[in-house]
Amino acid sequence: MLTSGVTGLSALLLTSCSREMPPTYGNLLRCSDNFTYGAQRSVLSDNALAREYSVADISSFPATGTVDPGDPTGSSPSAIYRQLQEGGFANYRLEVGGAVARPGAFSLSELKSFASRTQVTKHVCEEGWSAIGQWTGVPLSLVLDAAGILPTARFIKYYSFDAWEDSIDMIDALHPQTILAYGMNGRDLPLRHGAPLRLRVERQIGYKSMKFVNRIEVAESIGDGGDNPKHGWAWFVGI
Ligand SMILES: Nc1nc2c(c(=O)[nH]1)N[C@H]1C(S)=C(S)[C@@H](COP(=O)(O)O)O[C@H]1N2
Ligand SMILES: [Mo]
Repeated sequence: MLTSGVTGLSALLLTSCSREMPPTYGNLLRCSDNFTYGAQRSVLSDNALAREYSVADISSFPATGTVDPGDPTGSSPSAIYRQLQEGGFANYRLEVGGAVARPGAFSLSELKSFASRTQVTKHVCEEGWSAIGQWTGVPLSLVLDAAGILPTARFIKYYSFDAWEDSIDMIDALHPQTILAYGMNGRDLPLRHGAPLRLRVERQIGYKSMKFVNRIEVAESIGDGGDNPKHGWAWFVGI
């Protein structure tokens, strides 16, 4: 293990100059994020699974950040979201575009017709709390397969009704535990936890698991990296 770790680290040092890294925003401290990213990607297997728990381990689960994008008094109210929610999300569509052969949109019943995955995992928030929940959804890889990702694809950008933007690399995007969840603890995903669809990125910190997802874009670059880096949070936070 020590040898493979050392080999991994030297591979990292050799490749970190040539490989595309998360954006640094001219912030020197951000270089350590790149080191974390490179180290995790070099040393850990791409498909290593985050720990899964049993149903008996499910804990109470606080809802944080946006809890209702349709709330007109909220920070970024979405009238469209409110309408969709009032209609029981029958008209909800997940848009999938960018570097794909077949751009399109998926209804919830279409998403539910894919093979599903259920996993009990620990959510770790950057604010210092964690909670265990059970998530059911469609692996992101199946949706990407259906849309036909082009060979130029390097990142998946994703967007929400409360106007969040974030992105992950293809290793996380194709990871078996990266799912678009429509169920939580055996029921439909509750409003405050991201109804009707949220992403679960189990090997990263909580804020990468975006709630209220409405669009996915397959991209060749991550541009400015989305909202979290703009607000001082790292783009990659492996746990
Ligand atoms: N769209 C959106 N996604 C989001 C957030 C948010 O405010 N809006 N908060 C993030 C943070 S910081 C955490 S810890 C989790 C919280 O998920 P929960 O409300 O289901 O506990 O969602 C993440 N995803
Ligand atoms: Mo969080």
